[in-house]
Amino acid sequence: MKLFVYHTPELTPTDQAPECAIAVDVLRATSTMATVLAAGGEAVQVFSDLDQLMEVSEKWPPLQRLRAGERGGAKVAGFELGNSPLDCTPELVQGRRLFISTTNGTRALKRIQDAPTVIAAALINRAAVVKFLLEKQPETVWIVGSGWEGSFSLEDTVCAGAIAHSIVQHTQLSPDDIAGNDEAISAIALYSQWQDNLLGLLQHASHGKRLLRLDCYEDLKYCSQTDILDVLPIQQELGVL
Ligand code: 3SL
Repeated sequence: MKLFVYHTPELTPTDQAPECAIAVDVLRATSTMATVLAAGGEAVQVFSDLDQLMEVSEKWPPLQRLRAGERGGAKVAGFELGNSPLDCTPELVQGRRLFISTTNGTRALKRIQDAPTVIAAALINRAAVVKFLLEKQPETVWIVGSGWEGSFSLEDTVCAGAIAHSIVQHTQLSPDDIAGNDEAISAIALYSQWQDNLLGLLQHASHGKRLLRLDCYEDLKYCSQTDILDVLPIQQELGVL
């Protein structure tokens, strides 16, 4: 198994495809998706376009759907939810499908949706993702950070490093053995440096700071935890996890 880390969807090669592609948006889209599925949500359906989300979700029974929309960190007017995982309680999401569109996270998932296996990962479900990779042993794995509007993000890279670091720990392999590119090595180094203070790292991140300005400290705290949800958001059909 070789892991290739890409800091943003734009940096993924257009002439190759991996056996398994993992989208990461720790703050907060993939953390929200994992939370919804762990809380009994029926599925998560991902859209980059808000109008398309409205059109498709309109055909779904109202009591069986939830619409989540985020732009620039804030909730989109007219949607039931923004993108806070803390709003996704079992009472609210149980048995319902989440139709979601966010600034960067859903774009990353869309970019990789044609891979044979597509997964959404965050720090909170890292162990479930690692377990899957160790069991299935895909030859090539892309871990794609969502970043922020095309730029690098600390929180997605540290999550890529957390996944890679855990694979190293569970096998006799070295970082050199599993890293497919230099970004994978640097992601492992970032995680090794910050593994005991992930909340601190998220507070250094530019999107972490943006969310703090929007009064979302509890979201940062929640999303900085590792391995708290045993859930694997895996694509069942195009755009549906
Ligand atoms: O960019 C995204 O996809 C979001 O996760 C951003 S936010 O954390 O909801 O602001």
